[in-house]
Amino acid sequence: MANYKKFFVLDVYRRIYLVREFELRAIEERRRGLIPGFIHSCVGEEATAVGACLALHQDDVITSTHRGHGHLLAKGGDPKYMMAELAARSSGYCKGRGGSLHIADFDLGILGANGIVGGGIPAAVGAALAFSLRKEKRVALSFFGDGATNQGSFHEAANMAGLWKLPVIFFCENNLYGEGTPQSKQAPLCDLAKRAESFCFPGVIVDGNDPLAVYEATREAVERARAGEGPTFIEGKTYRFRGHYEGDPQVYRIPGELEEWQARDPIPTFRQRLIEQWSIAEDEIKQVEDSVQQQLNEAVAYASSAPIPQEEEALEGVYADIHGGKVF
Ligand SMILES: Cc1ncc(C[n+]2csc(CCOP(=O)(O)OP(=O)(O)O)c2C)c(N)n1
Ligand SMILES: [Mg+2]
Repeated sequence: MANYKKFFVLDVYRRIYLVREFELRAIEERRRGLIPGFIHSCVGEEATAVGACLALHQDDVITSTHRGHGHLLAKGGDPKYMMAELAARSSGYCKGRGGSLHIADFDLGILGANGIVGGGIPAAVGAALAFSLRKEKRVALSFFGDGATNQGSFHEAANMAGLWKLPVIFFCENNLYGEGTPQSKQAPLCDLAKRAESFCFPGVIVDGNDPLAVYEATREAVERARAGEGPTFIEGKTYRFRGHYEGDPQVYRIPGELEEWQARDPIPTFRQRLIEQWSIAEDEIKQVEDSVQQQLNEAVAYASSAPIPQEEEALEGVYADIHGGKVF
């Protein structure tokens, strides 16, 4: 492990803490009625989102999933506009039209969260093809779950990316479940990184609860992609602590499994490392936590007072203006 500076690791902690607390706040605000619809939280999986996005530049792009809040925040998404979008308000990222599952911001390289399992993967390969044809040194990274690797969209996109050595990273967050189905009952292999071999690019396994391990693996993949050496598949082994969606009765969990993973919770584990490995004082960590809480208070206040879209605006922003529209 590289010798990281104190300000860097404190910033990594700020990012994973922000994702965790954003999720908890969104869950609370849904309970209180500010947020309509479903929430698929990424509590427990913060380190994959943050570690991977830290290795990207602003003009690199990501595609996300139904469990995407962490990816979007990690790529620079503003909690204010995220919270407003979740609350279906006009000043949200997608004018309140998309909600939790469909947040995008091309300026930040966020090509979109996605309600279709495996739907973001071909889109990322398409972006990588565009970079390659335009001879730009940019990279596309697609986040997806273990369940998505059983979709045709993954296999078709990975085949094309392997064949044409496109600058794309396939980042699989293996949280051991697709909805209520354990990974062992959805695929004939445990280590999904092995799937990369059939497309002739490297597949690496990383501790998905360690943001620095994820960062290092992704940085290597980014270097390969920028050097024209083609795709990498990264499998981050992790676990979701809450239900598939808020309200999921979670009858499928193996007894004791949740507790085992909670003992390796990325947030307190990394917090403890700050103290032991980098001698960071408790006070300094607390300051970071307080500033995140403040940011989230502002985000909730912003979303609560943001305007609700009016009926007559229903079709605004729905159809693309291909001439005046933005190109990522
Ligand atoms: C094409 C498609 N099939 C099924 C669904 C229903 N569905 C939503 S999430 C999900 C499980 C996805 O599992 P995984 O890819 O492992 O992601 P995770 O939820 O574990 O993050 C399913 C089957 C869907 N949204 N899209
Ligand atoms: Mg899964």
